[in-house]
Amino acid sequence: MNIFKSKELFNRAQTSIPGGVNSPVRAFKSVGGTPLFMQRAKGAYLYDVDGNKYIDYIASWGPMILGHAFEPVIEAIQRKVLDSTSFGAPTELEVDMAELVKSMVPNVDLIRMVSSGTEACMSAVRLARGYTGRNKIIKFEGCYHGHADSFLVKGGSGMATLNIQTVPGVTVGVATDTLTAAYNDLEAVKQLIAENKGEIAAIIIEPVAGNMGCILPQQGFLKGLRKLCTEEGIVFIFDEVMTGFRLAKGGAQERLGIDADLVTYGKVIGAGMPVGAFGGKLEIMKHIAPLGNVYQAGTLSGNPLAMIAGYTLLSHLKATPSIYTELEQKGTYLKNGLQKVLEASNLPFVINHMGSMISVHFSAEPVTNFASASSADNAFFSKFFHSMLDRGIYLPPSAFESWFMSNALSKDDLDTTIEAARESITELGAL
Ligand code: KE4
Repeated sequence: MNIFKSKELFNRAQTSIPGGVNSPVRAFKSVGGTPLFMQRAKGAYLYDVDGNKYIDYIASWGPMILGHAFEPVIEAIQRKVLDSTSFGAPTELEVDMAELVKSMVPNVDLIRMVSSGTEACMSAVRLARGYTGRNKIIKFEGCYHGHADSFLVKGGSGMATLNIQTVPGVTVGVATDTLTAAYNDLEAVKQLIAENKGEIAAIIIEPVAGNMGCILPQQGFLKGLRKLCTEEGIVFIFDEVMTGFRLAKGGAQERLGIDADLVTYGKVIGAGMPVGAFGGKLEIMKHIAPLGNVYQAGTLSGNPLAMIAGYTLLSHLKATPSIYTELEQKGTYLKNGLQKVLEASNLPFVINHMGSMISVHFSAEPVTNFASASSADNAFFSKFFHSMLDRGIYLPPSAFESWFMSNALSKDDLDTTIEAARESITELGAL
């Protein structure tokens, strides 16, 4: 495959952008090789600057749930931009957006728009601390909630990919207030609570983890956390930046039937434009400025272009429940196809999957937490990644990322992907 222009651009980019990318996960660091520079995308397909076409399983890391350049979103942005790109004043559209989100997800009385998932999670944690008057939080190893200081302790996503487990610049004080437990280990959380009685403001979790590959909550885990938070007055925060509006119209809260106290959104909510949000019960949200004294702000929060993009996409998702049925069917079809191919190989593997989130781990053991995700044969994953890329299948460039399916994927695309997997493991000598 000719990637001459990407190579040229990557060399040039490194002279003015740290590592040549504006977000580390894009750098292909763990899989090796040159990151591909994209020219355009439409539906399920990406086209790089050398004219190569790919079936896309990143979907911009989640937002493109209906595929790239979804017509209604594009047209809505084109119309809205003529009225200016930002006012710094309230608009009717922000009210419409807040009401639409409230009509789709459970347990949200008030919601505040921000400009990224990081901002949403950072603000939710600050609110939980302000509301409880407590300092500590519990997060889970391998979960990633954005790059706010409190979260850069045993994080997933790019931190796992680059094997950065403690981040220079995060002070000891901040890190000390972040306690960690293994995902799916309820006993470890009980232990932390016992050792820090009355000091824990929040437990923040990805209800279905996507930043160490896709990892599902085991039976009783989330319910157990819910019970502990209720008993101990701890704010239960669902980080639904990935799962929100993807696993169901109402996200993981709806699909898994667990009530969070606060919930954060990103990705799909903005349809690829910079939007994050945090929301929850009035009892807690009423502490956010200007209602209360937990200060949080943003020049571009509720930006009209971002709002019209998210509002248009969410409205479509709400009006067309069959999208979720189709995503479910496509996810299951892909999972079964890959399962069949890999079962015929001599490779140890597990496939973790829920709805349109899926990941393949070359592991003989179940992958249920960061340790088991880390002990998989991730070197082989890197070879598999490149072999698939050579066949026009663009997977996330890390074993520590979930694949994201869009509803633009056709059955042919899925069959092409499954066949590419068969050819790849044959080429790699495993079939
Ligand atoms: P952003 O600040 O990147 O919009 O969102 C942070 C975030 C929060 N919570 C969860 C569950 C997330 O997955 C993310 C961001 N996800 C990564 C991909 N694993 C974004 C990609 C990147 O860092 O470039």
